[in-house]
Amino acid sequence: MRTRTVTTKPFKDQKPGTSGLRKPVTIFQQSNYLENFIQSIFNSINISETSTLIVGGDGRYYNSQAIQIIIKIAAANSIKRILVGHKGIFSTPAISAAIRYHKAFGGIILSASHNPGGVNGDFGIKYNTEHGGPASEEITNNIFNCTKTINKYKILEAKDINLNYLGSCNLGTTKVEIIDSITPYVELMQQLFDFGRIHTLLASSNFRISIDSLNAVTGPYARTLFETCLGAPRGSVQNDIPLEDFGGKHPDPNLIHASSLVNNLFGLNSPDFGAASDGDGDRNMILGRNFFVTPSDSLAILTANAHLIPGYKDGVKGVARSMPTSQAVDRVAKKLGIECYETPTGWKFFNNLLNADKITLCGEESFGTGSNHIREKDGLWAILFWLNIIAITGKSVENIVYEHWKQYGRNFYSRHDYEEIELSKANDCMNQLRYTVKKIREKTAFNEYKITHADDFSYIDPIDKSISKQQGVRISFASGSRIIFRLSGTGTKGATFRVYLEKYQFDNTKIKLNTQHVLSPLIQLAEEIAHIKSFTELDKPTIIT
Ligand code: VG1
Ligand code: CO
Repeated sequence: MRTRTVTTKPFKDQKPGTSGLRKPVTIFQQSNYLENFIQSIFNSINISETSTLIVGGDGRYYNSQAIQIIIKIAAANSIKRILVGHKGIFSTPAISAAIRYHKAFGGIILSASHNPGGVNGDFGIKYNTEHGGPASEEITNNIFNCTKTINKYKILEAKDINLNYLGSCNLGTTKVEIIDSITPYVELMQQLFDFGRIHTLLASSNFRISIDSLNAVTGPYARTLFETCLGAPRGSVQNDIPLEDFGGKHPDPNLIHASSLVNNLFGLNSPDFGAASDGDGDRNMILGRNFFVTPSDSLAILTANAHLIPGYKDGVKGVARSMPTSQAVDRVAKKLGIECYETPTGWKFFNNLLNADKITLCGEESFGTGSNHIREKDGLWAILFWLNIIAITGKSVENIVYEHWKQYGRNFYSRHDYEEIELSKANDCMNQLRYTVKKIREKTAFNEYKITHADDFSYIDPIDKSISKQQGVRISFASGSRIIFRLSGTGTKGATFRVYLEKYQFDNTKIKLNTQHVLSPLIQLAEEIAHIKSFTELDKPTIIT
């Protein structure tokens, strides 16, 4: 087998966003586009003699083609061992677990996560490092710098590898193994949760679940977990075959995109528990019968109940949430007497805290929750955590949440997204907000709201002291309310402007009110501060979660 060195030219747009490089499939299909990025990853790291790399993706269109290219470039770059998921399938959390288990130097995840797939959809690449988590900002910047100057890449001239059979083969001096990506992940879950108790719950006719994999990667994992291992009746897991275009749907587990699950849970004779996960399996949405759990509340409730779960029975060392995530978990941390860290948006910011053993659980408002078992958020893990709590307490989802609110108060919370707006207008809006926030800081109140804090969030990592600036404009009020503005770093069409709204309510007689109604004064205030309608040219948000 011959290694070919191919001359190439840099592409200017290979800067990764919140979570990897995401572009329309057609961009990735340009000659040398994928190759440049992969070679840039290898150029930016030291590859040792015994190096192992994990490769796999969420099964979206271009997954298999990209894997073949990556294997051949990796082999040409002297990587000794490459472990690829059977049929190219590997969920993001399962790759994180595999990197740690096999002591790999890293993993390449092919996914644009919750973005739609298919010929006209999106594709993406995430690079995770040896602890199993997304590469730090420093490494990501190094990769980006390499993409700006790259002039050649190396690729092995070899036939494609059949990904459909488990087994191994040699590509030059590289050993390629096609591995079962599901069993080790299921075994990891068995170490953390009480499968016996959950089995008793799911096998009983009194408790029905509905798990929607949205035609994405978690299908085979969820079927094995819930139906094969935990005794749920066949059909409890729906849309369980990963499709290249996710069946034309948006694989995003929220009230809008997982609408058939939502209709099922809010219908007549609905199941007791519903859940969905996203394209690459790291997000989760939790539903009870006629009941939606916000991801921010979910993090708080998991933290408050962690002692009930075998894997966390010794307690939670600390917790972390992304800055826009509601402060519900802060109240639990205070009661438990543990630290609560506030990080910028994106899982990579949790990794130093996890590696230093400062935190056990962490989460984001964007339907992401996880723990120190891996270094990614983990959709199925969150679902199992909830089922384990239900199996032990015997309470419904709704009652678990109400009891939590009664004890801690409720953080009414919502995110309003304005999608596909003009990039220049979105940037103008953020620039204006940065100016406004300085002015607001000089005031003590805005309308009748007393301001306690206003800034453009800048984060100093407590472990390595690295600084991440301009992470979102935030305004906090004396009542515990907050308004946060930031631009998405994962969209691929124009810009997405996000407004995060939060209001705290301790009065038990008011905790069942409608969220949008409770937040309406803050929604108005956000408009007054940011002039959203005029900048976005939209009358209302495109998505409310
Ligand atoms: C979004 C979410 C963020 C999440 C990121 C990746 O980023 O807000 O919380 O970490 O997606 O999730 P942004 O920059 O668009 O707000 V995933 O499931 O795409 O890996
Ligand atoms: Co995802």
